[in-house]
This record gives sequence, C-alpha cells and structure tokens, in this order.
Amino acid sequence: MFFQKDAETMSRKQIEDLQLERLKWLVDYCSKNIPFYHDRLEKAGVTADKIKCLEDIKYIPYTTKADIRDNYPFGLFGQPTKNIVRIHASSGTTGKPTVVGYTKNDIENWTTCMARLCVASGATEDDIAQVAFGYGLFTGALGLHYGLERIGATVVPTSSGNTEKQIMLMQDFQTTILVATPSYAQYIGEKAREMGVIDKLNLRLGLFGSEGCTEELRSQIEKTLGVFATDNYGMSELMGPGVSGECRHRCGLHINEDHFLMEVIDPETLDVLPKGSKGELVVTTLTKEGIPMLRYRTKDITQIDYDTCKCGRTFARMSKIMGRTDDMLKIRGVNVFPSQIESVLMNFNNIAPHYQLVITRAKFTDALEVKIELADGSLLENYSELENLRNAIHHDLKTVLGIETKVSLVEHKSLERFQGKAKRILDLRNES
Ligand code: DLL
Repeated sequence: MFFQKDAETMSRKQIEDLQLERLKWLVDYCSKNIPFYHDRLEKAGVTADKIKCLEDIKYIPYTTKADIRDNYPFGLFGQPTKNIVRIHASSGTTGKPTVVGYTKNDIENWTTCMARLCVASGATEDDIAQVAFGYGLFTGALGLHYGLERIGATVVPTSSGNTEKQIMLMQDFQTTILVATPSYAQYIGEKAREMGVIDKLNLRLGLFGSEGCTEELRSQIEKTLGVFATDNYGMSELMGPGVSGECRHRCGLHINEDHFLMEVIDPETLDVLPKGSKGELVVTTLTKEGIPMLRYRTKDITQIDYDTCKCGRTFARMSKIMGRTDDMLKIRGVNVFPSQIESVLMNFNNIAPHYQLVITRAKFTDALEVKIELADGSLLENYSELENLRNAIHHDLKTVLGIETKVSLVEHKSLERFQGKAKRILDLRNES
C-alpha cells in the first residue's frame, strides 16, 4: 500500500533530477530570503547556476545548530512571521531553544511525508490511533496527528502521561495504533499488565520514534502490547517526524527523498563519504520555506542503502540511528545537552563548577539526577539556605530542560576529578 505511489516509486534518475531542480531552487531561495545564507553563499561563491549536478552540493558550507542558536529566534526564517503558520522548538545547546517555523506549504508537505510513512507502516483509515507523544512545542505529536488524520485514521490526541487514563481510553475506544516513544510504549505495556487489562487491548500497530530502540527492546514491547512496531526518524530542525520511517519489511527507514537530500560525512574531516558508508548524517531540506536547511549537520550516525526495497518503494533507506557524534542525551523523549545544564549551574553562587549527571531507568522511565558540588562547607550549617539553593536550581533546570530532575547538592570535593576530558555523564539505563 502506498499513499502516493507515483512519488514513492520514482526511478533513481527521476529522484535525482527532481532533487537537483529543487536544490537549485533552494540555493536561490535562501540567498534571496535569508541574509545569513545570502552572506554564506556569497562568500563561498555559490549561486544556483553553479549547481550543475548533485555532487556540486559540496560547494555549499555546512549549517549547524550553533548557526540556529546565533540567529535566535527567527533569524533563519525564510518568510516574515505573517506567512509562518506554526512554530515548534526543541532543546538548544544552552538556555534558549532551537526554534523552527512552518509556512502553509511546509505543513502540507509535512503532512504528506508523515502520511506516506504511516501508510508504509501499515496504518489505514480503519485505524483508531492514540497519539501518546507530548503535544506542545515538540514536533512528534502534531506531526503524527496530521499524517494520520490525512490518511483518514481516527486520531485520539491523548498526549503523553496520565498513563492509567491513557490505558482506560485505549481499552474503551479499542485503539488499534499506539504512537509513542519506545520507552513510553514499554511503560504503557507494563502498566496495562499491572492493571490486569493487557488482554482487553486491541492494539495492532506501534508507530515509535524520537529515540533509539534496540531490536531486543522492540520485540519485547511487541510481545507485551501485541503490536507490529516501526521506527520513525526526524528532527525539529528538518521538519519533525516524517523525514524517514520503516515500511513493513523493516530493513531501514525510507527517506522522503523528494523533500530531503541526504549525505553522510566523516565528522572529523568533514569529507563526504562514498555511498553506503557509515558516518554523520547531513541533510538538506529541498522544499521547506519556513526555515530551510542547507547541509544541516544532524550529529546522528547512520548509513544509507540506495537499493530498491521489497515493498517497491525506491526511496533510499537509512539504518537505525547508531549513535551521536556529540553528547546529546534523550531523556524521556526530550533532547538534553549537558551544556544546557552547565549554563544553568553557572548562574549560581555557592556551588563549585563540578557536577555529574546520573541517568537511570526505573519502571521503564528515565530519571536524571544532577549532582552538584557545594563551593565550600559554609552552607552545610544552614538547612533552609541549602533547600532554597536546591529548589532554585531545580526550578531553573525545569525551565530550561522542560523535564523533571532530581537535584542533589553534595559536599565540596566529593565528586571525582579528571585529568583529561571530564566524564560528567553516568548513563546507567542499559544496566537496569
Ligand atoms: O524527535 C522528531 C521525532 C518525533 C521523530 C517523533 C520521530 C518521532 P527532536 O526532538 O528535534 O525531534 O529530536 C531529534 O532525536 O537528532 C535523533 O538524535 C533523535 N531521534 C529522533 N528519532 C529517532 C529514532 C524528534 N527513530 C533527535 N531513533 C535526532 C533514534 C532518534 N534517535
């Protein structure tokens, strides 16, 4: 089953011709509408005319998250806000989020990309789909919501959390599709079992994504919930979910190649690697108007297979994300950069610049403990001041990260010191 068979089964030549045409358009669009890109492209001597084949993309400089941060909030938008109909955001590397904007056309293309992937995974208009991603600035929920609605499925926007009610509705509505992060799906399964209703659920399909999931974990969740689950990839800077996703054959995630041009690079030398190599994924958005991206460095590690899939789709398939080239963590589906935490801590007196992040998983839910050293022993005498400091740090971390943390103030000089690169992150999730 296809959502748009013609587009999804184009020949490689047709895909590449379309990508080239769109890349030329994009270069022109960016230099005309976005001063940042105008200057970058001019400096690099790149105009649409200089792009004669897809390989000529190499003349275009890479874009990074720092470029988005430096142009906060709307500096990289390709349209004035009167043409922007939606804004989403994800974690930035410091205090301010990474903000993205969508025009009406962007929302339409996003919906189409999502609808294709929903159909590829086996969703139909007969399905009742419960979206248990958090609604809000996060792109996951509304992305899937629009795509599923477009194919005619009945969408239930429960959002994440309130798990018992979530399960009650799942049972009462006889929901057939669960949209969630794999870890939340696992938690839902466990809770439903505890509530004694696991056999009363009618789930058949899981649309998962936004964080990594091993094959072992996936089969465990599939067994518990009685679903067939697909992996879906995307990121806010590129659109949200809808960039790529698995079909029923689950041999890689089909990339919506008419909207995204992928390259794989060596993150050290920044050289483009030969097709099929493993490396950092770099993505150029081919149709986006709100906030187009030229050669965006995702920091995600993958490899791309260009052979036609058994499902008949000709769009290339990327492997599951194999890791990151930076220290970004996904905690309860939310991107967390240690640098965000550091920038919060640096605003406080009375604490030393020594901290440790301990991540654990209990009952399928991630927990983040931030251990911070006191600057000296003076506060130890004063419980209320200590509590005030702890509460203030907790509050600021919640504001910046958007998730709950446990803040522990520890005695001066009690955390380990490092001779070389500090190892501030203790991720114990795979050990529990
Ligand atoms: O996580 C978009 C999304 C929502 C994708 C729902 C799929 C489903 P961000 O919050 O900006 O966007 O986080 C993007 O999450 O660079 C990856 O490191 C990671 N990520 C996203 N999908 C996957 C996946 C959404 N399927 C960052 N497997 C990306 C592994 C993933 N990591």
